[in-house]
Amino acid sequence: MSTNENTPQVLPVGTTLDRYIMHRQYAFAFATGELSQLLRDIALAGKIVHREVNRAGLIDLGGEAGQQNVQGENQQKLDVIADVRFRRALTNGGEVCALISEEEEGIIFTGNNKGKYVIAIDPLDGSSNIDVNVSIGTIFSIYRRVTPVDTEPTIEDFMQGGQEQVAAGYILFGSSTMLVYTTGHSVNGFTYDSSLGEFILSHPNIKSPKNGSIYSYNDGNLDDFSEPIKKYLSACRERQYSARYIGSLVADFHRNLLKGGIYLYPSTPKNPDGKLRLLYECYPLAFIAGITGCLAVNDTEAILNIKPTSMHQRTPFYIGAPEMVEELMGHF
Ligand code: AFP
Repeated sequence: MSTNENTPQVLPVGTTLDRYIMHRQYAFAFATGELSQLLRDIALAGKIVHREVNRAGLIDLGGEAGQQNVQGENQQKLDVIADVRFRRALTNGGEVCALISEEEEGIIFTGNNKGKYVIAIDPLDGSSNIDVNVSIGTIFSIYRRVTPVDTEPTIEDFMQGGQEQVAAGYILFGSSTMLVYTTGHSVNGFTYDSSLGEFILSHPNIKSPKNGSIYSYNDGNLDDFSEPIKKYLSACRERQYSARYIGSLVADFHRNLLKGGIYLYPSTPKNPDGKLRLLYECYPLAFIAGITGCLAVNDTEAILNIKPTSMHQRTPFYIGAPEMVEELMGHF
């Protein structure tokens, strides 16, 4: 391990993602470049999905694809397209031996059994927002496989737990497209410049405010929340905090991360385990959260400490500025 591995980022705003990835790779004496290649593959798929999202209204890519995903939700055409794009880029890149995706029931084998990494991905989250031109996003989580290289990967590779992530990130398709990711040292945001076809470092070393005054949840579910959650939300209202809820986790999380806020998706009788998926929604954002100074918990423990038991498992999810999450936890 080189001495500068943990030093703060020194590259200036305006650095391209490629240059940034290369710079980080050189900071690790024994880095092989495989994770770097994988991150480039994700960025490439992100650019392609950016293109599809931006012309969705023009070429009839909105609307439902006429089938349901593993969660029993109607798939949008863009959901399916994003799933295919990421799968293809990660398969062609060669570093990933298997994926799990929100859109598929089982493990997706890439055939690259020499690949050292597996990925859990939600290719296009917040898909009910596609047709109305509202922000959506991709969320991903990367692990180093635990099964031997050159064998077929198994479920064990995905059941390592959130603490074992080697990298995680999201791509926000919003008023601009941004890739935010971490390999565990700092969280950095890159804004896509479509005229150059490059992600450019725009938000170096993101840190969350310690406190905030934004709270984000689906108010239509309020009557179904537990008393502690209701009490916390009523305290937010008494202080006249701003309620902001897009219904795209990536967008709600990103806004709260930069401005200071809390996102809540509690359990309800309809969704007794919550709605959000542990492996490809909650773990990656919790990993990013921890590095930026945010907290991410369910009703009983830190998200990263939850032991995974199945690929598509769900959990209640509270994530945001540390003092806000601590106050919420004080009500449990
Ligand atoms: P969709 O992808 O089905 O739109 O779900 C989005 C999501 O997983 C997350 O991004 C939102 O924050 C949350 O669900 C919204 O759920 P509600 O519509 O129940 O508020």
